[in-house]
Amino acid sequence: MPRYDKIVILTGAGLSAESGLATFRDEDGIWARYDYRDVATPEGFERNPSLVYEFYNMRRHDGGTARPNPAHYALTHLQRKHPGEILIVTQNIDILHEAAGATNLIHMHGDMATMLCTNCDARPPWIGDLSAELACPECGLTGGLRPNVVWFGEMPYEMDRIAAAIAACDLFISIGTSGNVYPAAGFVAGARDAGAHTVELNLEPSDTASYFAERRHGKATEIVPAYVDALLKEEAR
Ligand code: BV8
Repeated sequence: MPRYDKIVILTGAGLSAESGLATFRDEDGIWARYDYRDVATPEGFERNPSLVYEFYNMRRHDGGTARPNPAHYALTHLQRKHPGEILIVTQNIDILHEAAGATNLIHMHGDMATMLCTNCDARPPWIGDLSAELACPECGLTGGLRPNVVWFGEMPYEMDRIAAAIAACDLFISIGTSGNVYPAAGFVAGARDAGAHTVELNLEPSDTASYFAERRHGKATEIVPAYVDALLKEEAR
């Protein structure tokens, strides 16, 4: 019988840092260069759509050249080898989890490989640049396309499915996130209420570190593979 039966793993920008993608709140992070109100809110998009198109075109270019790192592959290995049910909930819009072969994955803040048409609500795959002139492949209208990304003040995706998974989990692991942004930062409290063991794997203590029963700090490419190996050894005993 596996020691843990239902595992939820929350990931953030720190997981992709060693793949060369900038985090948000480190001193050289994205929010040191852009004001989130200009590029990650519906109001910002309304005010200056071309700045937002440019911001996400840049993020998509960077994401397109990045490769998964050993931490992404360790999580895929865990999903394949562990007997329990393992859901990965990522705040990241890069698609490095998919590139590493992850399954059972939710992009709660959207992703950079699709776009959203505000005219017909379609979310077609799209890895090129976005612009106001682009016509939606579904409805053919122009002027309605935006990044399929959850901005501040917008409801994250699949919250019901995430809430149910957290209420049922017996292990909650948070990797590479500063615990600043809700509702994701509140998941650990829900997991604790569900009686789950809670683990933080992060470069340094996050803003919600005190909520975690276990904390391991270091680079994701080192501490995540080590933690996955220990978990699989535990299950094999
Ligand atoms: C919602 C877009 C409700 C995608 C992002 C007060 C006023 C207004 C709003 C609020 C408020 N209080 C709470 C809110 C809600 C708000 C919020 O939380 N604000 C915060 C800032 C206070 N949240 C929202 O608005 C959310 N929506 O609440 O909707 C609602 C209800 C009903 C109906 C409608 C709506 C939406 C939140 C999503 C916002 N979108 N970005 C994109 O462009 O990518 S936020 C942005 O932050 C990203 O999504 C990112 O994923 C997320 C979290 O950041 P992290 O991933 O944690 O990254 P960060 O840089 O912060 O940390 C990196 C960590 O990694 C660090 O700890 C670092 O030490 C570590 N690290 C670095 N290197 C490594 C490493 N670890 C290991 N190894 C390494 N090598």
